[in-house]
Amino acid sequence: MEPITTIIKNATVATATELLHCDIGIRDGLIVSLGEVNDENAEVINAAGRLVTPGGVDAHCHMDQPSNDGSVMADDFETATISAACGGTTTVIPFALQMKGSSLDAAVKDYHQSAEGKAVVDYAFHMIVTDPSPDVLEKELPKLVSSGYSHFKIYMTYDDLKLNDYQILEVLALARREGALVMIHAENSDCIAWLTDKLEAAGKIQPQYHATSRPPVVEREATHRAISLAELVDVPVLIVHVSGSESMEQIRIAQNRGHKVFAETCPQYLFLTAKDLETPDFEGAKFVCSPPPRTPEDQEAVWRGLQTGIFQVFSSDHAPFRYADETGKAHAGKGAAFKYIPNGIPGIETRLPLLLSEGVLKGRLDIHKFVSLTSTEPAKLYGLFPRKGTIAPGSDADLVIWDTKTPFTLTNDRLHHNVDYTPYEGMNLTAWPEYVISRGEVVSKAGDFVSTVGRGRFLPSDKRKSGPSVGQWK
Ligand code: DUC
Ligand code: ZN
Ligand code: ZN
Repeated sequence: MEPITTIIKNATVATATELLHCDIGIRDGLIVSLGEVNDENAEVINAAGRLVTPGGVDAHCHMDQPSNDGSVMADDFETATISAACGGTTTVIPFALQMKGSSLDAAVKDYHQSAEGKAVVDYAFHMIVTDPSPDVLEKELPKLVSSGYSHFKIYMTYDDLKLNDYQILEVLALARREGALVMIHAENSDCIAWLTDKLEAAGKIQPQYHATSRPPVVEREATHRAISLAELVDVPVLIVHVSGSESMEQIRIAQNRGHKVFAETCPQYLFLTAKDLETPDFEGAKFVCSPPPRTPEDQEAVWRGLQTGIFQVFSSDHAPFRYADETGKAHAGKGAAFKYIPNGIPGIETRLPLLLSEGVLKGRLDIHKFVSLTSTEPAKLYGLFPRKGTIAPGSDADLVIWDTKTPFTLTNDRLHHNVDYTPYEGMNLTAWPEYVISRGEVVSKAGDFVSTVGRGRFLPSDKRKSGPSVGQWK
């Protein structure tokens, strides 16, 4: 038998269900033993007194994704995944966007090209389906779902992305037949357009009115509709980036009725509010994302939903636009109306430290929920478990050894993304990865990237169990 190459000694290992005090033996990039492990030739990393969790799975992040409005994402697969690695994330699932009128195959090929030779951690892809033509529904999607792309996102808003209800039903029926999971961006497009027109006519164009143009009812109505459409087809769905109590209520009602409705939330809904968009001199643009951050009461509701199980997934929704740059937040000029500000904020590196520090270390979230939300459940839902998402013999040796004892103030200059700000500047935290290990290799040490660009590998995703084509719509 091959010798053990690396031993993590005296770790306090947390999984989604257990807390163990043990050594971790690693061979060929895989975990091979948990217990007392000794091998005099192995490299030893001393983890005494350290919490060790599975590497994070960031199941919602954007990198190198084109837009139609002249803005450009600041991170490609190299900078985004280096940033991910330094923050403890060893698997990313970014999006391959289908442009309307183009094929999905073309989109997937393009994104592979963007990732290969650049990604430093492992990656799968969600597709974004914007044009469910008969060809896409009958040929491309079934093939793609069977060859490792078993999950995709659809939008209920944005003119260049959105599907109507009929198209959503077609896509949901396809997902049921083929064993795919559909993620839904739930906001009512016409309500946003109408409110935006009224706000503009009243001269209310500053960044803060982005939040006014997308109030909770807009998200709540679309969430209710998305769930109803999924109920009609009888297929699981996942509602992404849920911002607060009103849409959470819709999700909870459906879950209590026994429907398979999964939900994701993100750091911006725990740590930001709509007030941040009021920051003067166009700086509110730094916090423009959709759905927008809500109120302190919504933040509390989201914390409760994480602990009580309404949410299964905690993702970054990293959408990297620079602030002081003509391709970023101000691409249409500082002072441009809010509707021209690109949507999204950075956070791929801060996702895990924020939740561990402010959630687990402050007693709001137990450590097993932390692991489940940030690693195990996303790996399961997107067909990557048990290769990813846990610490167990046979799983990839993707591990984070945490420093949870050194307080620090978060500033953008410690981050590795290519964005010139963090929305969380100045927060006082107490958790940062000391070592991040991907397939047995240390990729980040004491906050620095210490590995090789391009080492990341594509992860084909397993399908879900598909449902029989039954019922009146078969
Ligand atoms: N939806 C996302 O998922 N990310 C950024 C902006 C948006 O609307
Ligand atoms: Zn979205
Ligand atoms: Zn997103």
